[in-house]
Amino acid sequence: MRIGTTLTNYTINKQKGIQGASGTFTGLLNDIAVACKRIADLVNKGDLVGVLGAAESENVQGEQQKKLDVISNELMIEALQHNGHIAGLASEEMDDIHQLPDHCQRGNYLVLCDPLDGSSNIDVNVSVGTIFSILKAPDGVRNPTQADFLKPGTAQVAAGYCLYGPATILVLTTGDGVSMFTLNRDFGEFLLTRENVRIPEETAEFAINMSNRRHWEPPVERYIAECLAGKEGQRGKDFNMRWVASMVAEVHRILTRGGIFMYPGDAKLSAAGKAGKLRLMYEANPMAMIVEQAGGAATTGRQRILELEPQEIHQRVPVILGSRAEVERVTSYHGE
Ligand code: AHM
Ligand code: MG
Repeated sequence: MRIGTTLTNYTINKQKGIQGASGTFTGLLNDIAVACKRIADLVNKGDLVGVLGAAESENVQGEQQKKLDVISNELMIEALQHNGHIAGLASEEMDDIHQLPDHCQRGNYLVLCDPLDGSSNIDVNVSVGTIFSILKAPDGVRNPTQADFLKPGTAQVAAGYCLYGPATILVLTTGDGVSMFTLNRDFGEFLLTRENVRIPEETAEFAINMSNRRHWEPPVERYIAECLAGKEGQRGKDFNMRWVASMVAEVHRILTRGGIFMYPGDAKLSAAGKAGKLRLMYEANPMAMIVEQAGGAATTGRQRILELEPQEIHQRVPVILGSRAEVERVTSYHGE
């Protein structure tokens, strides 16, 4: 499609020719874009509008919420619930499914989101983002239950994220490649800036929180040790390392210049009863769909993320994603 076309034009054109397309999906993406623009506006203004700092609450996972976590969640609800495009919404920041008020018309999609990922970065003015995953709702459902949301990642009809960095960039896949849209703040539209994004295959850059090294499992330790050994080691090349602590920024870097991102399970997490840090439904599944659509791979080390059968809406999983050959290498170490 023509570079510079608006997100709305892009989705309208994509839907053309799809049998039975009613415009609901275009409307839904527009709702999400509206929420992202409003979040971007607050992230940009920061202290000027008093949105930085902690809220006086914890989320269901016992994590201290930031004011902007809570506000972003409200902005997602506000943008999505009134327009008849969704039947329900699940979010990292809410204990249970958000049920639409009775008077709201229902639509045929379900949305799962992490309204503001990487929120430990908000107060220090480093990139954060919104991640979303879109599923088909069961026909005619008015008040969906968790079971309606617990579908494997392969069932996603679309996934994306919006990165609030120096530029605000919305990245989208509807299952036929990955496109990027940059927000033109002057007139408030997301404009297509890159299409058919492909993750470079050759890479020498890894991202992992090295402070957890003493807790890692042997396959992860082995892979990173090989990277650190550099030119002199068996990989025969020097690796660079990055850790932004914002998964959205990390995935965006990988889409742009390749690399591997890992938040593996480890002994410390499992002692706390957690299989990983990142959430399957709000983070791992949508990012895995985007990465695979850009030619990369995403596994837990043992299984393709998109094929996991979810057990629980806030479930956590180990995540290894990025350039295909690197992900396959670490995954193969888990099998040995
Ligand atoms: P959040 O959703 O509570 O912000 O947590 C998810 C974030 C990811 O964006 C990032 O990859 C990871 O947590 C960083 O974790 P750590 O602080 O352990 O390095
Ligand atoms: Mg979050």
